[in-house]
Amino acid sequence: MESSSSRKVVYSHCHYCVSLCGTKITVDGNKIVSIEPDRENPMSWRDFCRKGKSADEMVSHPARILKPMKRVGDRYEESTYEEAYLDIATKLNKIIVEHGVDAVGSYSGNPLGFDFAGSIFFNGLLDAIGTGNRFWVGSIDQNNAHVVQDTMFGSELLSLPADIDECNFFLLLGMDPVQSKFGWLEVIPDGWNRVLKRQQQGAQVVVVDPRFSDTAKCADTYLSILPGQDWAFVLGMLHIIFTENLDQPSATPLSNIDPIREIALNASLTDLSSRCGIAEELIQDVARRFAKADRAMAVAHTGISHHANGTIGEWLVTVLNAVTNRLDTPGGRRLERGYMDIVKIFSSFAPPSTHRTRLKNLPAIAGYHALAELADEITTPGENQIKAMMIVSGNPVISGPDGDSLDEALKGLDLLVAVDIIQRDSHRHADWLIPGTHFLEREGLHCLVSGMMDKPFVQYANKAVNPPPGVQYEWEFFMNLAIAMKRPYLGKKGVNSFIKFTKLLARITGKSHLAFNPRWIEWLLVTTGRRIKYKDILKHPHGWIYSKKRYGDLRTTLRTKDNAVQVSPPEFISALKNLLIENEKEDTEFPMIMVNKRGRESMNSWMNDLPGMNNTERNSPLDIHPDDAQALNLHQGQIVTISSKVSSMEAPINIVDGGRRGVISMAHGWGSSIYDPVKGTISQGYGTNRNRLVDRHQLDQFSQVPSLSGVPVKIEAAAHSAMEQG
Ligand SMILES: Nc1nc2c(c(=O)[nH]1)N[C@H]1C(S)=C(S)[C@@H](COP(=O)(O)OP(=O)(O)OC[C@H]3O[C@@H](n4cnc5c(=O)[nH]c(N)nc54)[C@H](O)[C@@H]3O)O[C@H]1N2
Ligand SMILES: Nc1nc2c(c(=O)[nH]1)N[C@H]1C(S)=C(S)[C@@H](COP(=O)(O)OP(=O)(O)OC[C@H]3O[C@@H](n4cnc5c(=O)[nH]c(N)nc54)[C@H](O)[C@@H]3O)O[C@H]1N2
Ligand code: SF4
Ligand SMILES: [Mo]
Repeated sequence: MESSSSRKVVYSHCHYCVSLCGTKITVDGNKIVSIEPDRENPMSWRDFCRKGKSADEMVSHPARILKPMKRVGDRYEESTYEEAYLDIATKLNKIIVEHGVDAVGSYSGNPLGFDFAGSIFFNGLLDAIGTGNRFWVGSIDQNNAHVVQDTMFGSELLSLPADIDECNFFLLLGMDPVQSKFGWLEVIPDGWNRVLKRQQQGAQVVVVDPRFSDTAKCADTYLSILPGQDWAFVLGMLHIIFTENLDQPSATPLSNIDPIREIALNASLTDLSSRCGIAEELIQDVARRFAKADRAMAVAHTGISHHANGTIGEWLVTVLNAVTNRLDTPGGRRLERGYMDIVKIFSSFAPPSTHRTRLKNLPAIAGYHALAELADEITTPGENQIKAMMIVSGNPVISGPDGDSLDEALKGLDLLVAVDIIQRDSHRHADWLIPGTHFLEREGLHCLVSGMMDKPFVQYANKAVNPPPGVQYEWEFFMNLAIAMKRPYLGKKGVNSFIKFTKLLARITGKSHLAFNPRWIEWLLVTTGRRIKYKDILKHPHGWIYSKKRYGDLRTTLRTKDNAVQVSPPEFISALKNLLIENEKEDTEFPMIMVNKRGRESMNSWMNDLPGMNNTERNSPLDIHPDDAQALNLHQGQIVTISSKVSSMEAPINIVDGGRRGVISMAHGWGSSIYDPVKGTISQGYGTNRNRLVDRHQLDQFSQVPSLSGVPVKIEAAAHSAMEQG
């Protein structure tokens, strides 16, 4: 930290997406003057974007929740934390006594994943309550990857970052890094530019996407696939690879290759080609180029996960990497051990949840249930019905499927507590609004991402400004609430007394760090990892690449019984066999498919409204192929009605070349309102929420993720429209 007069410079990183860009923040008093990329950050400043640059607009957002707000009738009144703890604890305890611990449910959204302290302490509260009804954003995001990692590698947390800088052949499926950056369950700052750099040096880039995305436009080969059919394309590649003996011995032990080899060999390339809509010659060509490349990787992101066969797709992509020796080899998908053994630590401290949902009897994935089930778990009467909810940094009514049903369900709860910076649609029925903090107001070390880095990199995030006066950190709120409920924090007896003792000690000595806080956990995790020292991390304000990349650690990190990658898990094999005998019926009522799309200037359901973003159109149009527009007699900008089995809505069309006929796309996250709890006003969100059209009952059977990117719809010119006049 440098300082001159009341100005100071703080080095940290942006927490909006997993690029975690290094930032140089100039602060005057408690005001942010500027946020710039930190050019001294050895890893991550180059991805820096307008979202990170405008982050202070969220800090000073005019509708920000600055105090605990208590609902009184249909308005909110400012309250105190004391009253909030007392009231929420009393109500939750009463619900638990009357209906049991599972009557208290929770949903945690994407930004909580970027707040290590918040997420660890929130789980501590849920463990104190003892509820199994925990829902989270993974079930509308990356659950398929967790399922595949668990089944093939023996741990839900064993992700393999893309080793971009060594790669000569990129097969990228269902991702648009030009808009969204490269990361997912991997932290690869500036990943896309690094792919382009490799391309300039001769690497091949193959992009598979039903949309002619901005990423697809840069590809050496672009394959316009039918939505949801990547499994058939990859199986086609495996067919060629096994038929032509292009598979290679693997550096990481593989077990049970034969079942998938047999299926791939016996599959008909003609059949697979018609299923995925990619010509046989193209499948053949890409399979040969991929297998023969000295260094290659296949990577699949949300365009694969947001489909009914997303887990089978992710599994086959991993099989493709496995049988061509791309697991933990240079230029493939590398295991980064990080500075702590996250798999070991979390398998001993947080054993997998055995809880199942009441109505569908479904298991938890990575400890959490699927958002798609939440509305019914709240509204269906019976024992263990959810009566109270805590929604933490999430907006599932907009970002999840069929938000209208969830909104209706949330309305009927006995208690809804929302912890957020802004009151949005998912919080409009909240009884309590608890202020969230912004990442610029927090500090800490995000230990959970240590094994997701594409290099052995670590950076302690420094705090730029203080939270608004009196606002407590999320972690403090969760811990204090458990204590107010008189339930054992972390689910362990004696912890509450210990916490109280440390708080007393801090008060008596005047040394605040003596009160139990997240730094203790970070220190413990780093120290027991025995690879680097916590104090050395603090010595590197710009971040620290603490060692060289290694290959070959996956072998010893696998948690499977035979210490080998399970190539043909029986449940996946049998699902694949079923897929191969199923024939897609043409949907005559809803003949088009709506797929995903993201814009650079927004973040899921938030930031669309910020002045620092470039969303001048204040809407997300519906992209449509010129031939489809012509067949439907639609002109550019015309307002159409889009209908699915679940709902319908209006949007203007945008005619775009490339991609597939019959595939339309629209960005999610629009149509999200901002509520001002103090004034009691709503500023209407921009655009329309396309996720209202998503059927919450159609899920990937393994990951429980809904088909956010595969919505059957029909389109017609809107009879009349208020939008068109505006
Ligand atoms: N159709 C379609 N739907 C999608 C997707 C898609 O590709 N297509 N993508 C899905 C994906 S990948 C994701 S991750 C989900 C996101 O789903 P969610 O995480 O449920 O929703 P977000 O829209 O990200 O809302 C995040 C909320 O967190 C609040 N917030 C931000 N920072 C903080 C903070 O530091 N503290 C607190 N307390 N609150 C904070 C914001 O104000 C906002 O209300 O959406 C999914 N939905
Ligand atoms: N600006 C911005 N950046 C973000 C976010 C944001 O909201 N805004 N969100 C962040 C989050 S939470 C996440 S998880 C990541 C997600 O990052 P990505 O996974 O890269 O997400 P998208 O940019 O939506 O790209 C998904 C692509 O999949 C394609 N697709 C759809 N269906 C199919 C299919 O069946 N097969 C194939 N092969 N492709 C398909 C879509 O056309 C789209 O181009 O982005 C992160 N970065
Ligand atoms: S939002 Fe932008 S600045 Fe922030 S981490 Fe992501 S890419 Fe970097
Ligand atoms: Mo996400």
